Amino acid sequence: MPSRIEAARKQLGRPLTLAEKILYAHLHPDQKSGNFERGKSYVDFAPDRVAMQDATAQMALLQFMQSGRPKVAVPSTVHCDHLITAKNGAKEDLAFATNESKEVFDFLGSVSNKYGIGFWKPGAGIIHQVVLENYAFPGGMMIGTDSHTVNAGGLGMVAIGVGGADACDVMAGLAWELKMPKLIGVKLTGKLSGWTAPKDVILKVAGILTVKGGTDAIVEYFGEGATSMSCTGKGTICNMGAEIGATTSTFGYDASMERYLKATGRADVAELANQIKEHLTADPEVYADPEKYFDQLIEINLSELEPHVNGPFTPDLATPISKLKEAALANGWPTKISVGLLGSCTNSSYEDISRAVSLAKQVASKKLKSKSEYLINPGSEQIRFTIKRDGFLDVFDQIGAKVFTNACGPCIGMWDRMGAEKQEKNTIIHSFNRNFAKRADGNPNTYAFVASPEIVTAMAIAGDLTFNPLTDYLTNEKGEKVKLDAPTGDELPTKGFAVEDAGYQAPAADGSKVTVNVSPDSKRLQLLDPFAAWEGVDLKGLKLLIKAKGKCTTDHISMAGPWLKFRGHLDNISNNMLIGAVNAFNEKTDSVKNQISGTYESVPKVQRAYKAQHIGSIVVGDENYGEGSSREHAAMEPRHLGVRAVLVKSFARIHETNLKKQGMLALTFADKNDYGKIQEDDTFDIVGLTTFAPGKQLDLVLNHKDGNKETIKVNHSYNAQQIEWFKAGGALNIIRANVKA
Ligand code: MIC
Ligand code: SF4
Repeated sequence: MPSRIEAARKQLGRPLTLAEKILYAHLHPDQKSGNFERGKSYVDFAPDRVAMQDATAQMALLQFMQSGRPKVAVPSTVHCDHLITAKNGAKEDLAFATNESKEVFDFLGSVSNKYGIGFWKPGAGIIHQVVLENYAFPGGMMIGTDSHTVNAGGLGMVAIGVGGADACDVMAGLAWELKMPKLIGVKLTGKLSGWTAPKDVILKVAGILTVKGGTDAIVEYFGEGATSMSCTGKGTICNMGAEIGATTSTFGYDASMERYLKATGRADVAELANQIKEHLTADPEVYADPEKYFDQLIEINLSELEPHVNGPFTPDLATPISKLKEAALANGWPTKISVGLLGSCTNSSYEDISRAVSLAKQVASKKLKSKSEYLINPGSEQIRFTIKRDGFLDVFDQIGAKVFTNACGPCIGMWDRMGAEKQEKNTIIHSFNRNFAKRADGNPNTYAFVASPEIVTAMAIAGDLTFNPLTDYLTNEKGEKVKLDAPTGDELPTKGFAVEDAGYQAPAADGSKVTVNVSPDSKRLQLLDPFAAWEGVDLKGLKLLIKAKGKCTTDHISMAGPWLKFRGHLDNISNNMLIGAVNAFNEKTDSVKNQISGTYESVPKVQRAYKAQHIGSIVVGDENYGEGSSREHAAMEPRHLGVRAVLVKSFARIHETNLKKQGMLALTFADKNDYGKIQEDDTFDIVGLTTFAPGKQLDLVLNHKDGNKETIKVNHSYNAQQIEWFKAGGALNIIRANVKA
């Protein structure tokens, strides 16, 4: 690492940020070094490891199985965390899920065993917590098939969320391509205290940068405020960097990381890191004069930072706690809080839980009664075991809390919430990262707010969104006015972490004899058929499938929750395609005009009708289309059902790459106003594909129903390699061809 960094410093002729050091130290051996243009140049990297969670691993591994390799080329792990429904509590729920998704877990377990992949069984914990506890290391680079892979930035990594096809490339020993990110610096001065937590830093940053402000950028945090924070707190901040669209976020190596590495059984890694300390943070000149080195700089004084509550329906609607009452009343948000939820990969560390416990304890000591329901998903078995030993679970039990499995649970809609189907208007508050409509419980009228574990707990005790724990009093059972003391907690367990069975299964040393079975009539798993190559001519006569209006996240394109069970079966999961997107012409979801019959039907149904007649189609969308998850199903479903192009005002990074990888056309309006020209009965021709080239616009002919024609310009960001993916019908077809050759 030191010599690679030295070489890069020479080449660029200036001091380097931490992000640059890690990026340049991980250039792929075949990548010629150079002064890459940030936000423009595509660069090939060689990540150190790959992580996959159960819901995305199925598709990643189905693709990997076709690469023809006997073993993965870099250390890789699979984590079973998304497929466990929270209902009755950890024990029952886990047993139910293990049975319900047996086929999928068996598949993932045997593929892992065969190809040398570490396997974390259901109940072992949430991917990003387990990665932070076991695999993340300062100065490393990893990719993961989940947008919150970025969590590992808390331990000084460059960790990036990708689609399964990207993971497949790296596991197959190929280079991984990324547009050289821009650099956003966040200088943290002062120190957190009282009610304010690391979560508030990112809630504030989300308010400043919005859901697309971090697109194509790495956010690097530094300053006294950064080093004074715990390692898991840094993880929280990096984790939610996904919500501003950032490629990733990171922090320089410091004493908090050393403490965390030692506490999690990795003193040897800390020792190695200490030896090259100065390379695991930016050069001193950078932090002394950040404006010079970052494309954008934000400064936050932690001593003045207030706790924030973000939401509803979007994670960037940031309200400081002192203004929440006003905002809630002005906007008509339901003020009674029905449920407080603690957990998710963002906020389920020992420190988070210990600080929440310090509040829960006050319920008894101050003779209060907790008003809202309170639910907890510990981040990992190691954390659950340790907090049980330390008596925290007993305290939660006293306030009537329910502890669910160490898994994603309600965060990804795996929450069998009683009464949600009645679609009543209600408010919940959680320590998760996303709060898109319907995400947690499927109810479009659930107003979900994101806050720190501390604020979530205090608000759940009060049961009221207008309550400000910093200033307001509660009335206890004796009619006295009492105030909650500010939370306190331990960064790491004083008695150390403990666990009996962490839930890990190592792969077979020789996997060649392991067989992987996929039943041909399975409803959950389906082997992939290659997509057809481009026909070599311009695409004509494409129908408009939907013109989506407003927010269209991957949750709108391929909903999670009840659909997670079909993540390994492309045809079945395609029945959820775009059912959450709002049709700009009638403002309805899942109701679009079938141009053949003239009737309004569900989106997948209309698309299947087009497919049956070999008619291609186009999806039109708004800003930041495909925001949120890394799930490549959002790109594979339209591909599978015969959509040819997605034309939007702007894309979220991972989704755009996923579309390209699957051989789709990902296009943007050259003039965003042209969005207004798209009419419901339009038929399109995409012209210029035979001379498709980097940086060259394509023409889109709009054939309106009244016989009028208009031609508009559309942009694309395909490089030469990506154009080959399009021509081959998908990147995997190229790998396949190479294996055969
Ligand atoms: C999410 O938080 O939305 C998920 C579920 O973890 C996704 C991955 C998926 O859709 O499986 C993500 O963030 O990438
Ligand atoms: Fe799981 Fe939620 Fe984290 Fe996604 S954001 S990995 S669903 S806990």
